[in-house]
Amino acid sequence: MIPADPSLASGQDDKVRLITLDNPPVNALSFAYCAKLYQAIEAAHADDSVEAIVFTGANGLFSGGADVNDFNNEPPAGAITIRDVIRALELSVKPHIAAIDGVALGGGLELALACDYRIATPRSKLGLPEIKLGLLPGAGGTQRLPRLIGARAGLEFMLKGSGVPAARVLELGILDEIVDGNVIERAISLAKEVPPKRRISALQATIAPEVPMQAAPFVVAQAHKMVPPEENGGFAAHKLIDAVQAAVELPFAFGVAREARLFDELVRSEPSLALRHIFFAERELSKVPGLEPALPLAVAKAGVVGAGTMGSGIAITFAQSGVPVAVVDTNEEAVDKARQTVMGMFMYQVQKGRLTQEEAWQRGQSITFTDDWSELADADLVVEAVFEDLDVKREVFAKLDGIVKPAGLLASNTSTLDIDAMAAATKRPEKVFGMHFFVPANIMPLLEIVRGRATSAQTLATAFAIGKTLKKKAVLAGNAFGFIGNRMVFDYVREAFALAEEGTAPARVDAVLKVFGFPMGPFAMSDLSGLDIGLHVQKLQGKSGRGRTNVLEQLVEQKRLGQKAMAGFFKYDKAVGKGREPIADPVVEQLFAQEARKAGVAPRVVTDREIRGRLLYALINRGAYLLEEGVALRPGDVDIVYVYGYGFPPHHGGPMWYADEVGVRRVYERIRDFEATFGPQWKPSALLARIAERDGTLRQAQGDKSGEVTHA
Ligand code: T1G
Repeated sequence: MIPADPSLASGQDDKVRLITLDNPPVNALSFAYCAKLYQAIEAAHADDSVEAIVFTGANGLFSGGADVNDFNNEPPAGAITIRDVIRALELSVKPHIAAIDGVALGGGLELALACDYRIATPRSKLGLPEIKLGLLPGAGGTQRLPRLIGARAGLEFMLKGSGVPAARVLELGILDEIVDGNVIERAISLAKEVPPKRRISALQATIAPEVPMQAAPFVVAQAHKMVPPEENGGFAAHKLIDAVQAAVELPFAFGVAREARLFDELVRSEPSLALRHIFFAERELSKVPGLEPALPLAVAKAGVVGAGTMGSGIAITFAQSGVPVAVVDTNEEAVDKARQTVMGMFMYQVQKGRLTQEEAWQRGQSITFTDDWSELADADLVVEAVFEDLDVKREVFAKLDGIVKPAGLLASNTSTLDIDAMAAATKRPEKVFGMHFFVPANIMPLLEIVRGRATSAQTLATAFAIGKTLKKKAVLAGNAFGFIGNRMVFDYVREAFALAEEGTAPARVDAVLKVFGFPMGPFAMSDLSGLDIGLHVQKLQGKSGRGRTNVLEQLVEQKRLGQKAMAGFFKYDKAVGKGREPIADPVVEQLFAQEARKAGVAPRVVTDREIRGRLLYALINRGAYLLEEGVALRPGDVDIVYVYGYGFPPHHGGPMWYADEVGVRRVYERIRDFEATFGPQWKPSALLARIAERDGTLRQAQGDKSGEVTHA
């Protein structure tokens, strides 16, 4: 067996040198680490007793790729980068074998592609996720992958950007072998045969097996048409296509040079800076300043109270994450309906090939539907998803308190109501918190964890841990009305409504926000969530929620409840977009005009810039208030909420990152103008005013957590 060399965990077995990437936690190939790695590789190349080299990874993976932190600054003079490491492999006459276990991503996979052979364990996942960071593989990946598997397959692999299971990677031709046993031993036995060099760089990239090379220009043109516009989230994708085109048309060295130029353009680009901000902001979420360290409780069994849409979605979320769950409802009919809905959803996933029959059966078996509340007694965590009424929820918490084992945690899926009031209905307030899922709960990635006054550190640690198990972006929110996302959307919708009352058609408002990059505008979003829900929440908000007209009430009275009723702010037609495509409805525009006249609202001709400014700056201003009040911990947390919960375009980084892109001082001045024109609802947050005054940025301000969080 090869003794690990502490310098770089490398060792020697006969004529084979083993080099183990060991840079916890993810073997990131940082400049500093590449310098050490380069030395170890050059030493192996210079050592005549070494005839072949095997690379593997410690810490349960091969490598998570380049260190993304390194991109924020120019490489130090003389820095050794992944490109230098890979060039050393390329120039050596000795064969290199990559023995992969766990993930090999980005530069990690590019290192493996510079090897002559690649073998992996069945659990391994390989990917080039650079596109998710607004980048492209910048260490030869765009030139080697098309040469290995063809330009079309290579481009698909890089545009997809996710880790691909080893079995599929073997099919694609990137891996040479999948090893059930010890992948390092297998690699060493291969290396002992000193197999011939197999430089991918020496291959000629084709388009695809059945596509002639003459078709290259057509295929490239088609590819450019299939990705979003450069200005709307597609900047890196178009550059990636250019790089792959170079792989097909240019000699390797020229292609690598083209790739480097394209990478350097992307690494400085606003979309990439925004996407890298999202990457790190996601990983900050569970770091709560001042929270004493605590071990999370294991959640071996969950419970859900309420078998409605949300309850069923939450149950599916637990089941698909491997957590057995009991769904309880007093209404037997609702229980039966939920059972059918959930089983139907699993079968749909089987039809779509996302689940095998066996997996669907297992997931179905892990959910118990019952009207017997005693099924919850042994649950480690119970989430209530009953009607959005505080008295009803308090009754449920009181009942659960008497049924669920003393160590059990109790959470509410409320989207606006007071967690402290629910906790007060129990004898375990330290175990009560909010778990605000977003519809559909089993698909939407955002989860707001709402902290009550009494919520303990262990409860919060468990909340973040179960959030990770459920594959959610779990964001901590203070216990204030609407928490973070909904509190912001109230202001966003308020401005959309005001514009419609002033005579701007809902279709135009939505179109402007779609051009900015939202998947749908505020009116289509309201139709999707339901106008009846919107009206109910508006009533909960009291005066601050009302527009200047009663258009919303009238639409609800007319049963125009939104997409589910085939009519809301827009109309819907099953023949158009399967009944999900919003169609402008003059009836609604006339209703707005009529009610606005009655309410004495002066019509106003607005520019697209004003529409965009009023909706986006309403988000920014509210986000700044939430930071000031301590409802949100960091600007990055607010960005994650809005990108993952409300479709804010990630290439703009989220509302707070976008405010810095525009310039906080400019945003602040526009908000002051809006305040002068439209009234006190536009009063700027003090935090924004202070940052504007010093011409600073929100990303520097970690929020003023001075505010006592109240459920105002
Ligand atoms: N760079 C820097 N830090 C990283 C990192 C990376 N690539 N990957 C993870 N981390 C940190 C992360 O911030 C966290 O830090 C800790 O590691 C654990 O991460 C030249 C240009 C590898 C699947 O995009 O997908 O190569 O919070 O919580 O759930 O062409 O991390 O502990 O301080 O996510 O076990 C391309 C990104 C880079 C992969 C592990 N590579 N990482 O998941 O842990 S660009 C990626 C991941 C590149 C080349 C190009 C995941 C993971 P902290 P974690 P995890």
